[in-house]
Amino acid sequence: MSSSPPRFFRDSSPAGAPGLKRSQFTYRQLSQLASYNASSSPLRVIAHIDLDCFYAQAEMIRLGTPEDQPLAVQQWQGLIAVNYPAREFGIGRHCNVTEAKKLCPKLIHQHVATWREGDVKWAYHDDAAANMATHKVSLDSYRLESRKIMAVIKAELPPQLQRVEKAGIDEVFLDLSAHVHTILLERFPELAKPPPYDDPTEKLPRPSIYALDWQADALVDLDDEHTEIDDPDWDDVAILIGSEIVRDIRRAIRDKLGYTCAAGIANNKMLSKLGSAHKKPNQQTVIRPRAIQHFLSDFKFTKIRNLGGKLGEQISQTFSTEAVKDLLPVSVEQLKLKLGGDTGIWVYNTIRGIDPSEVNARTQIKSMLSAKSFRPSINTFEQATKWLRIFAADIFSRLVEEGVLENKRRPRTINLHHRHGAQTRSRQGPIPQGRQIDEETLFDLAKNLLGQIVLESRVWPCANLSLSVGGFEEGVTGNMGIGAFLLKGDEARALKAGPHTSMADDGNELHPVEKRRRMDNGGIQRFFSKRELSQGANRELGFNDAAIKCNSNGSGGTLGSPVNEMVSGEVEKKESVLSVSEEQANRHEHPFTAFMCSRCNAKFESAEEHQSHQDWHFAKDLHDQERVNSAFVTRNHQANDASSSSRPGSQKTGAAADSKRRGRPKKTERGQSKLTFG
Ligand code: DCP
Ligand code: MG
Repeated sequence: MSSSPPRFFRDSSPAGAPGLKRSQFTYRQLSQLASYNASSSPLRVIAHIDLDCFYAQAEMIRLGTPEDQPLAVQQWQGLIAVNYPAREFGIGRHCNVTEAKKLCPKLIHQHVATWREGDVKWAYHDDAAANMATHKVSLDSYRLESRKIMAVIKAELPPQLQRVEKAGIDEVFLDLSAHVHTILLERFPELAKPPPYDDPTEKLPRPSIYALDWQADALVDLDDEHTEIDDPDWDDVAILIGSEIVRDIRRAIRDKLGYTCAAGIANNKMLSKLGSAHKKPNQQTVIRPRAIQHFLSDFKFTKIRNLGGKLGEQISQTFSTEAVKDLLPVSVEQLKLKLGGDTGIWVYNTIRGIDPSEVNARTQIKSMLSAKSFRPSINTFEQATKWLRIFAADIFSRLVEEGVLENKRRPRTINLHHRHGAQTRSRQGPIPQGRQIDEETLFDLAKNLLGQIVLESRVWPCANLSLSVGGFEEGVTGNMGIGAFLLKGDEARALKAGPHTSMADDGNELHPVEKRRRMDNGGIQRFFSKRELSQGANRELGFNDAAIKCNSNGSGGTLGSPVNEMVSGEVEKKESVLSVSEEQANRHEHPFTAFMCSRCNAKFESAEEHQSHQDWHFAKDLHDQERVNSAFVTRNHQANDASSSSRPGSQKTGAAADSKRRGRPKKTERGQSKLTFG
């Protein structure tokens, strides 16, 4: 851990001397800093760090590329990361390789590593782009780099005072409050004294300083109501200390690993994230509380986390504006009226920079998916098995990252989806507890599930296979009976709907994205709400004595053809969707990155939201398909050859759930070092 020298310019008057102005903050608010009391500590300090052009930097470091060499990371014919020298040529993620080479002939375009069909290890293959059919993207090298960066960040922070949330493969939130509190008391001993009259609601003395040295931080301008001649208060001092800590972390990452990154420092997550994206690359932006309103009022609210999608669209249509400043005069009552109570209040607070959400050190991964769409389709069990081996290895390496070897968290269920023409079948089963999960176990389970699907009916050619694990729980303690592994109806349905949709089966909160989705559209579980699985029927489909849920969706000629054609038509896109989501399985958001659903044109701020949305489509397809099946069977009293309704233990379908998705004068403050206040 590094210790930076104090960068304050001290007042000659003793702090807290009688007659001096008091701080606007109380002793209680100061002490709350130490306890990460998020919602009630106006002094808290949150940072967001985001690596610059992460995959591109990873490749530059691996290849020893000079820093000014334009480089992009290629996935098939597209680009998924572009370094800053290449961006100067107008190259972005929107370009394909051919377009990018036209813009910059000397561009290095390095293809991501891939698993080749049948290989047991991923590698960098020169011919990967031309062999999409037999290769699958591996992001292991970036995950490894991400872990090293996390380790450096954690090593820079005192172990007892750190709270680090990995928010994606190249981004973290840090709650620096407790660390800042400790440093505040060290540097300003007057703060360690008990409050007058032992009353914690007493105001603190004013800081014994008259100027703060912000070094090279990008400081967000102030508005008309706040000026630099307002004396600094403890929130300014706290955020400055946070900024020093972040600068040290960024320097350590650069020195030890070679990476540059950008950071935002503010008093909440939303603002810190907007801050890190404010000035890139290799800079840090400080949004002091007194600058929040000015900072936000220049934004389009659609750039704010969670306002990039349908909600943002709804607001801009309702109020005929996309600008935060136009929305500020709207009363909370009006917002509630137009957007609904909770949403109205949330929007009212958000555009004012209020975000009480906590930095959550716990990882929130709910499930992991490894998938491949086949063009051309595959035709044999052996071929499929080769891919299952790759999926098992891919998922296992991510489980290791989740701490499965240390028995920190482990999944309880494994799920295999198989697509043959318009039919989608899936099987799921428990992952045996009581012993270490390894690659081989996952592979065997996957093979077993495939075996069951194959036995059922015609399955070749296969256009898509996907393996996922879910139902994560904390390290298992004690012996659990087999009954504990029987899936309950909701869990099964949520799992069936794919990644990021599993229920809070271990009492954990749902992922925020998932919550939102549930709020917006009732979510997957409402979607399936009328389809109850019969436990008895489930047990009929025994798999190693534990329950297996059967989800066979047969299709006849008319059966949901439009839906299924859409799904088929999606194959290529979907694979790219999966590729994006694979590396970003736990990514929270990309405020400035638009993800669009190719099926309904809905826009999302993050790969994860996008993936959740795809999951929703997938679940809806299944549902629609089964609904049609059900109607067909009911009317004709005739079992379709692949109809789930016709087999024992298959799901009973119910009525369709509502499926609407809505899915001043300017001051330059950088480098400001001496402000002559007072
Ligand atoms: N990524 C991806 N597809 C996307 C967005 C991102 O594969 N649509 C991957 C590649 C990126 C990494 O995730 O390198 C991190 O995403 P960021 O949005 O942070 O983008 P970069 O780090 O590349 O650039 P920036 O400097 O803007 O953060
Ligand atoms: Mg980045």
